[in-house]
Amino acid sequence: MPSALNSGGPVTQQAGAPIVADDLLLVGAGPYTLTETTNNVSRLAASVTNAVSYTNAVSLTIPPGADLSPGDRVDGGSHDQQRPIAIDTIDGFLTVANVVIAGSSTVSLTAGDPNGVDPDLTINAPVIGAGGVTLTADNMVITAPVIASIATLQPFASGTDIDLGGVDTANTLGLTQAELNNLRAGIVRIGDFSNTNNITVTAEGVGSVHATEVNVGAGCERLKRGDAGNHRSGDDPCCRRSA
Ligand SMILES: [Ca+2]
Ligand SMILES: [Ca+2]
Repeated sequence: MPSALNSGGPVTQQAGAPIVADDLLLVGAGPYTLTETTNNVSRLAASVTNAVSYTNAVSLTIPPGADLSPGDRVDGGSHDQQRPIAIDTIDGFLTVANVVIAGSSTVSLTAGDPNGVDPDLTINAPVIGAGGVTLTADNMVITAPVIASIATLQPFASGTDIDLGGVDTANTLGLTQAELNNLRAGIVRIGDFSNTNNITVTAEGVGSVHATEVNVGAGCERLKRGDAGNHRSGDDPCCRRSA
């Protein structure tokens, strides 16, 4: 049995009082604001009416269906509610193996990397936030749809490079064509506009992003879908930000 919290109202967490458990299940109304940086669980599920904000010290998985019951995904209520969902790790991978739905609101998922090992943010189930989805990690594996008005994909650590069309490597967020194909957003933003990410294009990957607009990094010109296919490997000043 997972550790379960069921609340008809807001739940917050006292500083210095972490949740430590194998599995954590959140149900009821909430909202839940469980953002102690020393929380330590292996698996999280939530089926609540209101917002969920959860921080974990180490690696975390949102497990596939039926592993945690009844809230075997991060969801709740009807899908037209404003219900932001924010889940992050301080230091470790974040694996989404079941759907994360925020209805008309926002989803933010972060795999933190204070020690330079580039843990994966893995999206193996749909992530849906009509208000916007922000994925933050130095390496990402995206095998399922990310559905949003604006999809933002950015490195965790300042100075992490971005390779559009390439694979993840050390200190490089690689977004392959297959991963880009999973982005279903009106606007796709790649790169943290406040950080110094070097962005290169090793394949003509941005040519088939499912978006009407693609914005790439700070200082880069806006790439429109119609001309994105002209951008080539590493030689485009629009995609390589000067230091
Ligand atoms: Ca890193
Ligand atoms: Ca990748």
